[in-house]
Amino acid sequence: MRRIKVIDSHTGGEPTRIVYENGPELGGESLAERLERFRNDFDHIRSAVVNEPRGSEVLVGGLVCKPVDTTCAAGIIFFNNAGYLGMCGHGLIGLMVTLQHLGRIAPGDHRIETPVGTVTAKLAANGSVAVENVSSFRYLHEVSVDVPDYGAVTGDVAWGGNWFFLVKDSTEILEVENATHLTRITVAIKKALANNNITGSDGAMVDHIELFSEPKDPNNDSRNFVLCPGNAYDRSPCGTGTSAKLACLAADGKLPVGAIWKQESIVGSVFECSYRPDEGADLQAIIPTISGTAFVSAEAELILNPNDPFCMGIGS
Ligand code: PYC
Repeated sequence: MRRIKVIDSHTGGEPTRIVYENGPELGGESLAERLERFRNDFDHIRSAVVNEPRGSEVLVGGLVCKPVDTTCAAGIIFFNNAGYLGMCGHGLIGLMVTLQHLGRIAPGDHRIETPVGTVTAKLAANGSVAVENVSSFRYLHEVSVDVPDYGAVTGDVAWGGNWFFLVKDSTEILEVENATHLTRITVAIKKALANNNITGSDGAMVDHIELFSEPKDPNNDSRNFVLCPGNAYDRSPCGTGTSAKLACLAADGKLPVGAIWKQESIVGSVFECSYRPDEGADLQAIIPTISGTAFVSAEAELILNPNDPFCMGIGS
């Protein structure tokens, strides 16, 4: 019988389950190498933690690791029902609130290692968190793809810690009541991109799709619907997706350095964001800052009973 200790939180409605004790032992290599070890040798643990019956397709898991760089407070590997994430903005905000709940960090600035780079998170005394994300950039501008039973769709491919396709000029109604339809069309867009070899750099799959509309709350700048790799939609405005959005706005000259962008999610939660230029990058890249709030919602011990036929999760 294995027992894995977790803390659940949600960031703007999007859940995160942080594994902080008795997770898989991945060694002391870089976080990118440890992610590969997780994938190759311990993928059943990923499935056990996030898949049904303990989890759901909406849940993002995070394994807290010892950082290589001792100036970092922690390392983190994020995962979901479909596999592993490079970075996760809502998850990083959840991680900070979770580490504070565990008494491991206090308000202040903390560096966190991820498989795609080190990020900095400022935990405020009121519990809000500002994440300075990895370098983000637009990779492809206005590519068009024919989506079967839907029509031609044009958008940008951008990196914000994961790969995104940001649909241009969508007329879809971004309401939770419309989520089944929005999921169906964004899954179709994702498949059409793959079938037409429209990828991120190095042939990476574009596995997150974003639609935008006018915000419901006029205090915000935009509303989004974000399809995640396992075909669940993000309840939060998506930290890495909003980083990709800022990179496109910056490339189009539509958002000046330091200006505030308020991104509203499909459930109405908001991330307040801005960017600075990434001076060291070859491409026109930015360093986005994504601010939001998370709440701890559960402390639990997952029980992995070998006699349980669904011990390692349904669909593993
Ligand atoms: O907030 O970056 C994010 C994220 C990625 C997938 C789900 N949330």
